Amino acid sequence: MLEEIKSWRHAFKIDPARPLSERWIADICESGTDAIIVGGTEGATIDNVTECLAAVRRFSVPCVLEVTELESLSPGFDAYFIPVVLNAHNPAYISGLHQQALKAHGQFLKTAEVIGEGYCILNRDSSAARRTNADAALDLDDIVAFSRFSESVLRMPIFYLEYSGTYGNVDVLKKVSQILEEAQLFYGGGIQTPEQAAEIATWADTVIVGNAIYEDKEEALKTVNVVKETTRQGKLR
Ligand code: 1GP
Repeated sequence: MLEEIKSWRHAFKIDPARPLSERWIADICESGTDAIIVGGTEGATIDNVTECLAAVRRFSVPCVLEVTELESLSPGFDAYFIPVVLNAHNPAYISGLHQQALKAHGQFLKTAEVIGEGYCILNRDSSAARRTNADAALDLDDIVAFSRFSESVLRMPIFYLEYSGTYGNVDVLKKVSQILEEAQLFYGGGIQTPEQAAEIATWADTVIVGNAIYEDKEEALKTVNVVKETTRQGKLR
């Protein structure tokens, strides 16, 4: 699965606690995006997560669960992203909940389907930052050091710059993209327009679009082609 994920340029992240109509799910699944990530900071339950999975499964697009709630972990996804929040001051979000999740559900998870994300939360006003008590007031050197720690020490296959709810600092993105050698760079946060998506796609391996799908569906859908058409700069792989 990891090999396939490496080729992803664009993904939509849908929040299981925010229901979408069938027509809407069809539009995003058939948009040409590389994957649907089911994930949200609050309100993920076994019921709404399995409803999302069932709705997305009517289409051929891969569907991944980003595990944020112990009780919402359910079988049937193509992969499970496990966010390790590197700048969390609440240790439960670094390893505590993850260990509990694997204790409860490890038996049905195949190793190849479990994918770690070194997560760095950079919008201090986001619910993710509040929930994890993340130290989001980081300067460029701090963030670069986290990216190195994630890749070189933890050997995380993914490093995720998470600006959830706000458009991030492109200089930070560019710098981190030049630092990482092997890890796949995910960027998520505040992408509302195709122009923003193109700017991010220049430096990120994978562009994640979340809120925009609830706020301006047509603009959100346009991000797919723009990302696919943008050449990733700064790294030869
Ligand atoms: C959230 O990174 C994703 O986890 C996407 O962010 O919702 O701000 O697009 P937005």
